[in-house]
Amino acid sequence: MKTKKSQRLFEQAKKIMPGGVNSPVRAFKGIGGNPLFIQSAKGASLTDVDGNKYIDYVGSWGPMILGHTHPQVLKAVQKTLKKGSSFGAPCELELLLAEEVCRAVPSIEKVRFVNSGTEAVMGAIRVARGFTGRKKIIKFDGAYHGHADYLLVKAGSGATTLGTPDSAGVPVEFTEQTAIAFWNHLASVEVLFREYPDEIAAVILEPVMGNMGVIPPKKGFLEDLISLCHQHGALVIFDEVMTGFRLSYGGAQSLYKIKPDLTTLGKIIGGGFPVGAYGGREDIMDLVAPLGPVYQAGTLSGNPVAMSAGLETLKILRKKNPYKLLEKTTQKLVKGIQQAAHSSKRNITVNQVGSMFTIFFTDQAVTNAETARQSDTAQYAHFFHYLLNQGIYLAPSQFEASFVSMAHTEKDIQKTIHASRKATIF
Ligand code: KE4
Repeated sequence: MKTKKSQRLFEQAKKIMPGGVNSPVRAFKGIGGNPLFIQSAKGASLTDVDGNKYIDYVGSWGPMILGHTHPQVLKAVQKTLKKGSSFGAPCELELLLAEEVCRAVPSIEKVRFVNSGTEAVMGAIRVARGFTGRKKIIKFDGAYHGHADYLLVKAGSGATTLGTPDSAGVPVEFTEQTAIAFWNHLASVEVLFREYPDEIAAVILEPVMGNMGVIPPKKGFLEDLISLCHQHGALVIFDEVMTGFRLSYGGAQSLYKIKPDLTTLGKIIGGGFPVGAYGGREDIMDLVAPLGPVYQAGTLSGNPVAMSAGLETLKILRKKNPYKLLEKTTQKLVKGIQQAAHSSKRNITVNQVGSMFTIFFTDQAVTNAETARQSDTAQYAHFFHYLLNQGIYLAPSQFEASFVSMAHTEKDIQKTIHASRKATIF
């Protein structure tokens, strides 16, 4: 692939934007090389500024489940835009999207829109602390919930030591109320409830981990976790920014038939525009200003253009209900890649839930962050770049999810499997 223009733009970008990007994972640090500057996208295809085309399995990190530039979404956005882009006042589109979300996700009785997944998580944690009057939160090692200071935390030395900052600029005082548990290991949560009785406001989790690569919950883990939290008076926050409307129309919680107290959403509900949301039990959400004492606000929250993109996207998902087909297509892709690796005696573990998948270069099961970290990231990087040169764009990091959209065709899947056969011979 000739990528001269991408490289030129990247050199210029690095002079005036830190790392040349507006979000770190885009910089290809996890797999080496220079990021591509994308000129346009359509369906399951990306075109870079040098005119190279790629089958896109990143989908803007999840939002583009319909595929890029879906005509109905475009039409809805153009129609809304003609009436104005932002009012800073209530508009009917907010109400319509709120009704769509509350209808889709049974545990959400009331919802508040914000502009990103990070803001949604901040709102959910603040209202959980306001509702319980408690300070501490528990998150899981390897989970990512956006970049709020108190969530940029790495596990302390002991099982009950509180988190330490995982980023410069985060004072240790800001992470002292955050404890770390380990995915699929209920005892690591129990020990924290024993160590900090009546202090834990909430446990926040990705019900299917996507930010260490895809790592599903073990059977019964989510149910046991919810009952453990409720035994100790703590709330359960499902961070479904990635899994919401991705794994089923009601997200992971509907797929697993369980109910958290609060849910955060993002990505798909914006249809490619900046939208996040948090919502849940009415008795909790009624604490949010202006109704209650928990303050949270945003200039562009509920922006009509973003609402129209999200609303049209969810309507299409509700009508088409593509989830079984998305899962089947992804299973075919995963099976083909596994057979390719097997025939070249390459050890890989592929975790897949619905249309989310990750190819781990390891021969062991990946059931938590620790086993994920034992993957051979150099092999993943080689695999990534081989496929990229064949016009296939996977997640540029071993520790991210890749996604199949409604726009991926049988031809795309077969081309990816074929390329994987060659990519795993190295
Ligand atoms: P944003 O603030 O990036 O909209 O959402 C943060 C967030 C919260 N919760 C979950 C489960 C998430 O996956 C995310 C963001 N996901 C990353 C990809 N792993 C977004 C990509 C990026 O950081 O550029």
